[in-house]
Amino acid sequence: MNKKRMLSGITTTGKMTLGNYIGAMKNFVALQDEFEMYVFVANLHGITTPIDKDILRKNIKEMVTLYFACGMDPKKSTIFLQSDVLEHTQLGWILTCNTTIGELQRMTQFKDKSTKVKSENGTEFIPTGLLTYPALMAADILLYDAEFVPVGKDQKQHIELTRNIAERMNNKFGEMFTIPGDYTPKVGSKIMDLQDPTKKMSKSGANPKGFIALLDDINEVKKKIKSAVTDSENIIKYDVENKPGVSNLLTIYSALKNISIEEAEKFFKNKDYGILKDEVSNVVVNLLEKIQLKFKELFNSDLVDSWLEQGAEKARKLASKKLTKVKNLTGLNYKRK
Ligand code: AQP
Repeated sequence: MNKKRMLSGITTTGKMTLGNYIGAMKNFVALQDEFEMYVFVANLHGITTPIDKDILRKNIKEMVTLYFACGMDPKKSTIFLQSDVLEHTQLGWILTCNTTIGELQRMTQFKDKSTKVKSENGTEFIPTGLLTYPALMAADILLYDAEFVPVGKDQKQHIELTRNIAERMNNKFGEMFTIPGDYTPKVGSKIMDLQDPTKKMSKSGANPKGFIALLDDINEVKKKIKSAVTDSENIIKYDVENKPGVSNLLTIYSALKNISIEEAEKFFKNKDYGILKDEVSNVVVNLLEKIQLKFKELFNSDLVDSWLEQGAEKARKLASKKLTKVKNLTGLNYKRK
């Protein structure tokens, strides 16, 4: 039986967080048997906000190693570096030309991140890529005829835009793209900042106490969870509006324990916030210790580079076929109709 194809990536704007793990990586790993997975390290998306080149290099190396340390299997899945497959930027350009400025300006991530760049650097220097990257993201997905894209809630708007662009291109030039569906995990599609639980946990978050990076020092992780913002009620209940901090801890716990929020609530019934934080700390530390051990093993080996080369080669085969089809249908390839 043919497996359905799924595609996703994580951006190299910082260190992979527990949010990225629960919302994305954990699902990639779990879905490897069921789907034909194409997963890439999104280094081209990693330059949409200003970043120092040495930090970028470090982020990429850590990120690719983490993919494998978290359980991605090069025998089951195609794992590659985005910039190694040149077709992404070529199709990205073609799609940019078929996307309107209005559509891109409506993206919440653009609004949030451009405000952030302005306030952090005190300048009006907003890189154009911050506006246009959803078209590149559409290319990432459409190149591979991905039927599903596993994303956290924050990325849903971009998938919606991808579908609109794909439909527009199919109608205008002839059938060329598969329309992708999104795949949102039942629990943990949005992990919040530990210090400000009304905001998403982000790898580029300004306050390091607010996010847990998978490579954080274990004692630091314990401290971060201990100091996570809750409320003064001391009642453990899932109520995002009135108890965002406690709800976030419950979400992390249930996602990592693979249980429902209701089961987690039941487990914590009549217990206090101290116990909630201890239990969350235990599951997180347990996970991070395993990942960090594997990470150390892989970091200085040549295995990761060779797995990436193998992944890029496989990805290129599909991507180049699709790009040729698009060039033929859009008139870019003058020799073919
Ligand atoms: N807090 C989160 N909870 C659940 N899922 C999350 N994802 C990101 N943050 C959370 C999911 O991780 C995948 C990769 O995301 P990305 O790195 O490509 O972009 P992002 O959503 O912009 O992630 P960050 O960490 O917030 O990065 P920065 O700080 O650069 O903006 C996606 O599937 C995303 O939904």
